[in-house]
Amino acid sequence: MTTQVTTPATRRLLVGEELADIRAQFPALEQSINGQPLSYLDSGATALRPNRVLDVERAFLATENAAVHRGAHELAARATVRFENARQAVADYVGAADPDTIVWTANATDALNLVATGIAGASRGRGAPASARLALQPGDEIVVTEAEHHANLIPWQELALATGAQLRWVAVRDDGTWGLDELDDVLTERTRIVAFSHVSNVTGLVAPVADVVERARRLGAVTVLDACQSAPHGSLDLDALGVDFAAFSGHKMLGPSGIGVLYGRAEMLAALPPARFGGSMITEVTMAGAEYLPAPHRFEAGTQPVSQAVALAEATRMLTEVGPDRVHAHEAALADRLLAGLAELDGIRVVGPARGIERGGLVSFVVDGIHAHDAGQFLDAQGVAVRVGHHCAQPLHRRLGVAATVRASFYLYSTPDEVDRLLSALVDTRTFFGGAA
Ligand code: ALA
Repeated sequence: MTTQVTTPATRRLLVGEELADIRAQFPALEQSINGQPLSYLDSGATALRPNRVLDVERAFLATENAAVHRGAHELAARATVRFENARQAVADYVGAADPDTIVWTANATDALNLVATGIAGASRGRGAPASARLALQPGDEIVVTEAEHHANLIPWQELALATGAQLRWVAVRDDGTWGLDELDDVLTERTRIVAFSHVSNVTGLVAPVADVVERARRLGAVTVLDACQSAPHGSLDLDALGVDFAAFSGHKMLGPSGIGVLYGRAEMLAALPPARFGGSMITEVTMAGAEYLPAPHRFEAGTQPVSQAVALAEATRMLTEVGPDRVHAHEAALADRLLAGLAELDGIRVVGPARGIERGGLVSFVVDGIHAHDAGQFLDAQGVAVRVGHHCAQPLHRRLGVAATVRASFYLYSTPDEVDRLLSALVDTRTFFGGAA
């Protein structure tokens, strides 16, 4: 397996005035929860929103809001420029040289559904001959991993049902990780799609993307990257990674909900039949049928999420100003601090890569003898917000032999003090529920 040891240099915290300035941008952090200052350790589920993103969206809505790509009036023209500039900003942020490879969707789940539904259409002959390269035949194979969250699993299950393809999965090890050996066990000459998370939302495992892409390419398979937990938390160069498609959500990266992104290499978007139909995506409509615009607009039927796009662009500007590598390093340092602290406590089982191995900025664990939901409630009473449950990854939890885990996930505004508060609250949890501290 390809792993990367995280050296101390790549685990540098944001500190002092810089961290204070960042935190001052987030009004949610000023409040107390249950009488305690909020320690928000659930950014993997959704990120807090900074004032500058809220302000940009409000200002746009207040004076510039208009329907894009249709009106003949000045406001519509301005809104269209803001909307397309936002596409450019997000493209720049994720290393996409061509902004037309960025498709606005409702969220990452929607983006993944768009690909799977489009491929189902291609398999029925829609969009042929361009779409023929994406069409599946009965017996073809779609490969995912056992660690996927449901958004990157169920659309592929449905695609398999619709086409007669077979869903296969990369088995995870006892700690929830997987590597190239496990991948090689399931790749065959019939593999047509390989869909996998860049960073697992449960284990924090960082997938060896370049190696997966290289193997998939050799087989002529399409790669789909779920970048939900990577796009917000570090440098991403999608063009360089060479994936065919990628998906991520705005709300996990300081932006609004209701907007996500489907990235597709130009030839892939040209081959993918659209899966939503209506206004904004056509060139010519008769009572007999319709001709569609090229990508990205052919995938954006209906009234677009304009203010959300404008706000998401502002979010990427903030992340760029701080520096995606520094955000990643900060989160890595916090994850390492938590892993070190958890190792000192009895009866804690951490899932995912061992300490010292590269991981995303999140840590999931089981507390022996205490249900994750009880732990979550107790932590909440101390102002510590974590996510508990299966994190939309039931098959992975089943494989790990647990119904639920506790997950702490970090972002650029998280602090070492919040990690320490979590650790100390965990000790209290053990005492409260009668376990060893
Ligand atoms: N991706 C969502 C989370 O991990 C489900 O919280």
